[in-house]
Amino acid sequence: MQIGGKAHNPRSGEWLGSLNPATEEVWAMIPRASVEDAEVAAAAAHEALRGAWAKLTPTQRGALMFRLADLLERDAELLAQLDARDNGKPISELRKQYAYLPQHWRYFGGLVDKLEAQVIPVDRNGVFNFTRHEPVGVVLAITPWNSPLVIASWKVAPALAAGCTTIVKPSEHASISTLHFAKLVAEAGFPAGVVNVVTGYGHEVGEALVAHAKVAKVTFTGGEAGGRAVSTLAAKHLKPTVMELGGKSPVIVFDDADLDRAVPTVAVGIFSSSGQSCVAGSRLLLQAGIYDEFLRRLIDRARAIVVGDPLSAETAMGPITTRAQFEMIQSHLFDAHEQGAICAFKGERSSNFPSGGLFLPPHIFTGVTPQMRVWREEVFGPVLAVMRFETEAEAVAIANDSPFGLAAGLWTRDLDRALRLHKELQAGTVWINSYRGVSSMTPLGGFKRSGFGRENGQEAVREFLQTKSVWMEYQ
Ligand code: TXE
Repeated sequence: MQIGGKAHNPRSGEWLGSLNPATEEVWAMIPRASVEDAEVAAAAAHEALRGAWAKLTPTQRGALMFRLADLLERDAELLAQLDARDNGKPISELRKQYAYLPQHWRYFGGLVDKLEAQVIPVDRNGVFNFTRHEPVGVVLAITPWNSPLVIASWKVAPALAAGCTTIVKPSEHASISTLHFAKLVAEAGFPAGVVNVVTGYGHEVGEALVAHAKVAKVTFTGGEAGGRAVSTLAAKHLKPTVMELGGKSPVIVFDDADLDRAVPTVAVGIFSSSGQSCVAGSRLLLQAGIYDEFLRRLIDRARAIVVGDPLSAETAMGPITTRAQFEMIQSHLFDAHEQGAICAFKGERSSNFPSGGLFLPPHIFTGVTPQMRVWREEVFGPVLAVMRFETEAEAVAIANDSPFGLAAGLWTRDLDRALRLHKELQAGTVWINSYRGVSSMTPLGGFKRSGFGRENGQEAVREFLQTKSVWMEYQ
């Protein structure tokens, strides 16, 4: 681990095996941090907050973030290779993610010295009032396994831009790229303690950090159960949180949609990362007029997906990252059949599909009703549920009938309809005639049970600032 600018072994002396999901073999060991390590990390982050990090000017802090961006660019291929082994995401997708990541750091590095405050003409004579934006303090970033370093960067870059110091607790299932990132932070020359990386279990070191008095705010991405545990514990300590908890995002395709664009985008929206994506478009609503043609073309598209070795450039879908997730998806498939859904398509092993590993091909279910589990719950796997609709009002009602609200997709050539409907859809992101676009520059986050707070964009920096109002009286 990296704590206080130094390599740090777990005080317990215990290590955990990290599995390569394509083989289910241990390919790396990660430290199993305990309460004692949490203590050291919190102290290091707290010391840097008022010390070395605060002494740098905003421009100097931004320059360090630019330097880190350069190092991420230099090591992009290595990071892609690490994640492909650690979480099984296809190398083609990882290369794109890591090609973009330096830009993310440059975006937030560029914001550091542009956080202007206000002078407020309060309604009193002889008063000069102004605001200051100050860092909230030490930020704990708890991250999942599906895009470990990208999601860590969504949290750490805006927190650093705000002047906070950070502790990252990556998923025990995919910590390796974040551990490499910690080395790059040191190489970039960040003062000790500004970014600390602590690995291990959520219920051990994770909870110790959430509860720690020196941690001021927690930003979490993960599942609902983990999110609930973290926000409950944080609430007990009156600590604010940002929560990104996944979704069950609807994609609505109207009869007038451009199917040449919609079909491949819908397929990517659900099947990339083997469906292990918070914004996966997992509920497809097709208008009656295009239902049959769309489904036929989508199945052709899904049939062409190469499921296999994540390190092969042709692979579009790698394995499921964890055995627990693999079994969870199997239980969804079982229930979908039990509850009467029709499996309209099930993919097959591709030629480079290895024999072992946690591989699951794409599935498309029709004959789905709104009560079915496959329609209501997040599967977090390559499973698409499809429903037919007739009218616009019906589509919106079905789309919004979900406890989640992370994202939604809308396919239509009717501009009036697009302008009408984007307001109706209860989701933090609405993609019109597109899907899955994410940028450092625009906010991402959930409505309803998909979470609260925002990542990315200038809003992400505001999550880590607190406003001070300063009054001066003069005569
Ligand atoms: O995530 P967890 P899991 C969903 C997906 C999946 C489910 C569970 O539906 O089936 O989550 O996946 C840390 N105190 N998503 O179990 O447990 C944990 O160590 C402190 C959606 O892998 O939520 C890890 O670092 N920390 C998602 C992080 O939380 C705790 C991405 C996430 O792990 C903790 C991944 C605790 N009590 C899965 N419990 C998305 N939103 O994109 C867990 N952690």
